[in-house]
Amino acid sequence: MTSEASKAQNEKGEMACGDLQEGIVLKVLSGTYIVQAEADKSSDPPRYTCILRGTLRKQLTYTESAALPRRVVKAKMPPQTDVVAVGDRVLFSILPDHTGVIEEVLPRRTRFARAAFRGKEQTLVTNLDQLVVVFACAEPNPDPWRIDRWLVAAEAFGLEAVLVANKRDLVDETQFQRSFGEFAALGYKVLPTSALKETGIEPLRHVLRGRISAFTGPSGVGKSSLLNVLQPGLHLKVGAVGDVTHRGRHTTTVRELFPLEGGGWVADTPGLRQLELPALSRQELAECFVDFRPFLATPCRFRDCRHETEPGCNIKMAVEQGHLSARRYRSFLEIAHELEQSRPK
Ligand SMILES: Nc1nc2c(ncn2[C@@H]2O[C@H](COP(=O)(O)OP(=O)(O)OP(=O)(O)O)[C@@H](O)[C@H]2O)c(=O)[nH]1
Ligand SMILES: [Mg+2]
Ligand SMILES: [Zn+2]
Repeated sequence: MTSEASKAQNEKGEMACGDLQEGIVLKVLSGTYIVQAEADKSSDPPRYTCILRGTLRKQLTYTESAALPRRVVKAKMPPQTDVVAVGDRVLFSILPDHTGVIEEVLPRRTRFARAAFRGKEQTLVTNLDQLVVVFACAEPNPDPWRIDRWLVAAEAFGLEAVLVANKRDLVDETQFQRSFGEFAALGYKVLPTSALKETGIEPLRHVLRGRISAFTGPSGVGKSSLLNVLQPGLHLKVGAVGDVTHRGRHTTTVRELFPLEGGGWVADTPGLRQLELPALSRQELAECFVDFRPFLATPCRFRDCRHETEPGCNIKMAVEQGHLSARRYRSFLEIAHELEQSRPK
């Protein structure tokens, strides 16, 4: 920022008058933020284009809320690129010209991030209640190993996960069950939908009501298409499957939180080729496999069991006895090895 601009901003800040309002950040543009006032309970609360108080701009770390799961706090947080992210609750003042100044960012209850370029993590959305993990029944075909990763990431970030099986119109019941039955058996809520035929939309609307959710999943599975059906008038850009994979670009670029008519908010995030997991230890990773949890309740023979070659391992025993899926166990080992390799020595 030029010194002129900074001076102008300070003057603007000093002009701020009246009480601070609490709001939620719906959209982040370059240097400005769209904030919806939350004190106003009307059906269409006012939105303000806000700038950031100069001093906040320098502040790159936040007090994390005590409600944040231990593994999230423990996970090493690389420098954050986003001072204010979509979903942040903020205190802001309103200026006479009806623009605003963000004075304070309230502690983040949850945070969903991905590793971005040059080692800087990119916060996608904060304060989420749940992750809506969207995969397609076909085009692109669902890959159970990738689904595992997304579900594990949700657990690692302390978020509840709902699995949406979109493009249900492209497969029959047998095929649908073959791809998604195992996840329903794990206890996940699996919602078959078709954005094209507009089926399965009501149950999806139901799980979104009154909560803050983000749609995530690979590119081309129909996240934006589903949101367009859920909330007519959004007009999100939808891409052809081929386009996305061939050019390696995502149709969705802007992160934005949309208020839903029935209450609640939902964010669209672009399809991520590879989801980054926070730096979890083996023991923490095992806990992110929801089906492993009952077998972790009693400790393995060795306190620091890696659940791989150790004798007296409860997880291995459960797999051998057919109580745990061998595929899920392999998935666990694969992710564990990958995390260990990427960890700085
Ligand atoms: N047959 C069928 N096609 C669908 C359905 N939903 C979406 N599509 C198509 O799938 C393609 C990708 O849809 P998008 O909504 O752009 O996918 P996205 O998940 O938002 O993709 P990114 O923004 O790149 O992450 C488009 O050609 C849609 O028309 C569906 O339920 N059935
Ligand atoms: Mg999209
Ligand atoms: Zn073990």
